[in-house]
Amino acid sequence: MSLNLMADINQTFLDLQEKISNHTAIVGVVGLGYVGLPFAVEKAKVGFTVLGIEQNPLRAERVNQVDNYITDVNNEDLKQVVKGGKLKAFPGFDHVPEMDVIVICVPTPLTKNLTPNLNYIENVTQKIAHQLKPGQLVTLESTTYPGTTDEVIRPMLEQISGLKQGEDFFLAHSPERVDPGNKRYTTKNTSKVVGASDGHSLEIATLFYEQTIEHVVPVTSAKAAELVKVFENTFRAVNIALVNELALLCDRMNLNVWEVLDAANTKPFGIMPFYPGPGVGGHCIPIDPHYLEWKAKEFNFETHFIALAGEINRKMPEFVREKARRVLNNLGIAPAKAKVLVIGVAYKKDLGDWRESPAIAVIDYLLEDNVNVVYHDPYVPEIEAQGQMFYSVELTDETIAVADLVIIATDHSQIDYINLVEKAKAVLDTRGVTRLLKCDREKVTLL
Ligand code: SAJ
Repeated sequence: MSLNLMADINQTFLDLQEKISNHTAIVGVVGLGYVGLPFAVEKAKVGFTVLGIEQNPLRAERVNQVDNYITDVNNEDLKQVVKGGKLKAFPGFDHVPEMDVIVICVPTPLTKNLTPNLNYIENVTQKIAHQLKPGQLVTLESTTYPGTTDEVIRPMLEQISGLKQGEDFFLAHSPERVDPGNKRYTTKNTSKVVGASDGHSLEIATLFYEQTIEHVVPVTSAKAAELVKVFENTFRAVNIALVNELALLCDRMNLNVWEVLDAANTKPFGIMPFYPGPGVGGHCIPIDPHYLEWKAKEFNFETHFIALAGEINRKMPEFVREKARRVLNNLGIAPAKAKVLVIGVAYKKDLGDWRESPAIAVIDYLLEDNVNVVYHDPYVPEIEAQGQMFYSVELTDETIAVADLVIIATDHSQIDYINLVEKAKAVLDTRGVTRLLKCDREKVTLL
């Protein structure tokens, strides 16, 4: 490499380093969802000017009007950065040339065949590539298979822009680690892994993340960083499947899986609490491990744990249907004659996200059995199931008492479960939330 070129690289690198260190860098965040918006606010709070790119124009406008739609974002923080001119959202990519750092936080869903769907990533990468400038840092936060950054994003950026990674622009992967609804661990105090396939990119990306995150963990490649995140979610999917399988076995053995798990978790070391449930929802745990499963096949490698975990976790909504049928049968009520009240439709407690929620799968099964279903969820005013719209009913003693069976599908903290059991004819508790309460145990069937 010629000395001039080396000098140019150094100057490009030094200029960006300076702007990141003194927070004068302009930061672009592509995708203002549950990952992107909290990230954008954190960067704006320390003085960076943040330009959000949000494909949904209504969401972009809501950001600019300080109409917060992400529960993990503090309304006052959002107001402060927007009114202070530090955060502005746009529906398009026109401002990419002004940006020094571009952070990609778009969804990575699955196709119907459980294979990776990189459409969002490819679409935004193409738009960025057409306007990429020397001296810019691009980082990918979306959870994806090892190789996406180096084998999909890098070639698109280099071929379309004619620029070279590590010399003209910098590229890294830093997987998001947002636990939606977690009040203790936020974007700021959750350690963050950063990986890149060249030294300059790794150094500059690490510096960037260190500006707002207390502990940054560099790894030697983008692939390693991608694999770290997919492993984290595979770890959860497999352990959740393990306790779900235990629940299925305990049902056969007529044992109480909650008693077994609560006792096992008294061991002070070598175990970690996971609990059975109606299935696994959200846009991470049921999805991300299959990105690794798909990539592993390229190496002629079968990731059996991932496949089996997915199979067991997807079986749980049908198991709830079967248990509900048994309870109704014991009451002498045919499903087609039954009134069922489902408590909670969000994919996990104390939030309103019902995407991929197992509770929706349970409701679908109940509707297939011609059950008369209503639901109550304080966080979710309406849902669609089997092509029908359903609206959350008010939770009153009457709506509880009129049901032949109450199914607890999501264990929101604010529900009065003691009163629920007292007023109900029968309860199917798929979350074990009533197991330690002083209530009429005769009425309650645990998963
Ligand atoms: N679930 C169980 N049993 C359990 C734990 C969870 O049935 O013992 C169910 C939940 O009800 C939910 C699903 O699994 O339907 C996923 O729950 P989750 O909390 O594991 O997943 P997310 O998607 O809300 O958040 C996770 C993060 N969670 C934690 O680390 C606790 C983490 O895996 C990722 O940082 C994040 O997804 C992400 O974005 O990848």
